[in-house]
Amino acid sequence: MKRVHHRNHQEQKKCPSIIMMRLAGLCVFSTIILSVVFSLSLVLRDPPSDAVPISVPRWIDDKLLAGLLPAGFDETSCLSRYDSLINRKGLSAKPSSYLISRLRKYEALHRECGPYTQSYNKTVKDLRSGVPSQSSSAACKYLVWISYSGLGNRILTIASAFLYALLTNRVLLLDPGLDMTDLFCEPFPHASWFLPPDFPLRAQFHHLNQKSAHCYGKMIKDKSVTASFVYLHLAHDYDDQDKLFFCDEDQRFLDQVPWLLVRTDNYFVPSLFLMPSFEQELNQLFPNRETVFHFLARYLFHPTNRVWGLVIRYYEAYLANVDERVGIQIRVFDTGTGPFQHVLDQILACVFKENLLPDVNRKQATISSSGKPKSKAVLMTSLSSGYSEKVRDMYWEFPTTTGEAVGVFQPSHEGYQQTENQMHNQKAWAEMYLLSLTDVLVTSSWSTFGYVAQGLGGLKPWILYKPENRTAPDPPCQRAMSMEPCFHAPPFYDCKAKKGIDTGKLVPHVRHCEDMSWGLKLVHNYA
Ligand SMILES: Nc1nc2c(ncn2[C@@H]2O[C@H](COP(=O)(O)OP(=O)(O)OP(=O)(O)O)[C@@H](O)[C@H]2O)c(=O)[nH]1
Ligand SMILES: [Mg+2]
Repeated sequence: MKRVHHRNHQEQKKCPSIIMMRLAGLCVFSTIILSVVFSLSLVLRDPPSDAVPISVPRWIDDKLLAGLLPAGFDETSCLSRYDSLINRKGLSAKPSSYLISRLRKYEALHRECGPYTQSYNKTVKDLRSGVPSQSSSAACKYLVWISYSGLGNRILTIASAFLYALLTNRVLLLDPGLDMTDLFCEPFPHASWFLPPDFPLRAQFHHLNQKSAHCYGKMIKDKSVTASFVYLHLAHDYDDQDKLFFCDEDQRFLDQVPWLLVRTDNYFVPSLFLMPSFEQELNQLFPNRETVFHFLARYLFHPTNRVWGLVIRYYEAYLANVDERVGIQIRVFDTGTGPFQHVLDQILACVFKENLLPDVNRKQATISSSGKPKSKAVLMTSLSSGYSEKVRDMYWEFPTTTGEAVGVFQPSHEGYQQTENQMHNQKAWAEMYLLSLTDVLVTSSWSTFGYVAQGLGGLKPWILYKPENRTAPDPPCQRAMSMEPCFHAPPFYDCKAKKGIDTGKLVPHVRHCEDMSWGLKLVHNYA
């Protein structure tokens, strides 16, 4: 109804005031007719229920998410971008006006320097002729993201790379790999974020590693720091020299290089917050430090129409019409095929202990309750179907102690990870998105799949501890300190003192993660 009111207001504003009385009358009349038709269409599509909505829109109810999203895209080519399903959920906080202005500035830069622009062609020409970086007169600088690792990791690394590009005035271009297209809509207006197919170094991407002459760590070891481009190896197995990327002094050198290529499987944002050269800018961009991935993800990642179809059909069929949605993301890193009893025990122990789902009464056949029972939908995602089948059977075979009605749904059970299989990735992306639309979320330790869901949804999940020796841990889970993902392989180095240091103890907003004791994550005012 709020939206109807908003529309009326807009349309009334368009009406001329006193002079054109007749026209105004006509305008008001058509507004009334329009609003009636609009309300009717809403009512018919979404019949009113007496259910109390659990998730109140949190910040924004407008199409552009308080200016986070740019206007002017063709809506039909990417239905998810401005869709009310996700906008209804709002943002978990308000983006700073500085972030919004920097995003608009970035979009202008991307347009100016994007694929096949004059500046791009000139910089590529220099690269082709092997002009060393220091002598290049390039007008634009680039960061090329090389496609690598599982889809959850890729989403986290694109967000990290984008933030680094924003901080260093670079243009981010993505290697589409074999399966990056038809997952995400283009996020920047008027210019693609994909690297053109004829980019000269493309054939080399596969071969770039820590031993390559252009690898930054190797260049430091060899004490030869001139090149036409630099490869940054920021994957989990990077060494001490590669990690110098996180030192200001090294950034001063890298700043001169027009082409940086990066391969990473990590959300490296927390360590950017420990670099004095970026500190002020980051504070202005993100006064609330735990919203970094939330805002970046909502800005960058919009499912393509094909993936959006998977999301909305599922949401509308199984999740839309309940009082509360609970997401449970199960990622089991044990070897062997599940389902495992200890994992099931742990899930149930967590949801009962934290009152996320009602327990069942195994002794009574039915429990009478007056009135319509409260309904909950549980969205379970896992490579195996076993866990959700067991939970679903439990809620069918026994009554809940509270009288609530609980439905359990799992979109897919793909069996094993199939990186580079397009439909598999589309389903994985749709499931991360669906999890983000829940009201309460339970995730698995160490899983980047879960981090994406929590960050997109602006949710602080309950994290299931990693089981050891095939036993359910006690306590089974803990509430996350923040909605930020965990950086799994951070450097522990003090660039100034040139010695090791615990980087999780330097500032209050960069802490060790709940699910990985050596990882780092951003938190906001967490005591
Ligand atoms: N559809 C679907 N696919 C999943 C699920 N869990 C894992 N996968 C697949 O396995 C991949 C796992 O890689 P990530 O997305 O990085 O997730 P992760 O939990 O960090 O797992 P690892 O990277 O293997 O450590 C996903 O991209 C999917 O392809 C799930 O619940 N549903
Ligand atoms: Mg992963």
